[in-house]
Amino acid sequence: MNFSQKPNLHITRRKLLQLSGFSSISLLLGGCGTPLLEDLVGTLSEPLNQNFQSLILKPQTPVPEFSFNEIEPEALIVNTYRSTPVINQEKFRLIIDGEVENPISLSMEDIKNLPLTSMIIRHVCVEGWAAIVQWGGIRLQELVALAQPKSNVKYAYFKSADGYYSSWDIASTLHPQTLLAYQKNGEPLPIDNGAPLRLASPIKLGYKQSKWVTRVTLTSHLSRFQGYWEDQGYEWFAGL
Ligand SMILES: Nc1nc2c(c(=O)[nH]1)N[C@H]1C(S)=C(S)[C@@H](COP(=O)(O)O)O[C@H]1N2
Ligand SMILES: [Mo]
Repeated sequence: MNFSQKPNLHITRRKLLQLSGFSSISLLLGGCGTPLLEDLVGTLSEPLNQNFQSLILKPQTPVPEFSFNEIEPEALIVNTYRSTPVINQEKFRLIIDGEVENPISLSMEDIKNLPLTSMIIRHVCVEGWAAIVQWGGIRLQELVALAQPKSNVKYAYFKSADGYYSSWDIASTLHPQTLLAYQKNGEPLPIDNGAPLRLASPIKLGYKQSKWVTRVTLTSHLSRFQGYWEDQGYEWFAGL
């Protein structure tokens, strides 16, 4: 497939959101993975199906960020569906696997030796609150690059230590402001906010921002399990 002929991702995603009404699609999706529905979703998400190289070579438009004095340190409400898991940060390993040439397992030391990216963005929870937060961490695209995904990869699955899980489209996964964060508001990430590593990105709703991420699995297929909230009818794409 010639990816260079694909239309501009940014425009296409907007158009898609306008034209197709993702919420009704996710309703259709709710818990049922019949081939027919998978085909439908496959067709509709096709313009998002850009491969790793095309996304890296043609960086996506960054979302404007906030300034330091706009940070709202009290506004981020801890929102955990079960309870905070116990993680031994010394023994902790982040695994990146799936349809990749080079599956990897990294310690927090390995990750902190990679370039740090900082951003000040708004976190938006569907429960009706939002908070401007500074996050520091590693760009997910850097970690995915180390694992060398195969060209047919379209999704990333995120598994968390508390049993939470979610899945993202590959374009959002590789967005330059999608981080695995280990700092919050200039300090080490608190355990309740997802330490040692949590997703942080200005392009998706709060329930897509998995805390305590232990495994990122790159794949060409979405399974019946798309996310803890997603499988209960919440929108899968959940873009901001
Ligand atoms: N592992 C895990 N990640 C999670 C959740 C969770 O319960 N478990 N809750 C999600 C929801 S709904 C929101 S709004 C944010 C809240 O992040 P915070 O607790 O750091 O404010 O985490 C998201 N990530
Ligand atoms: Mo949320």
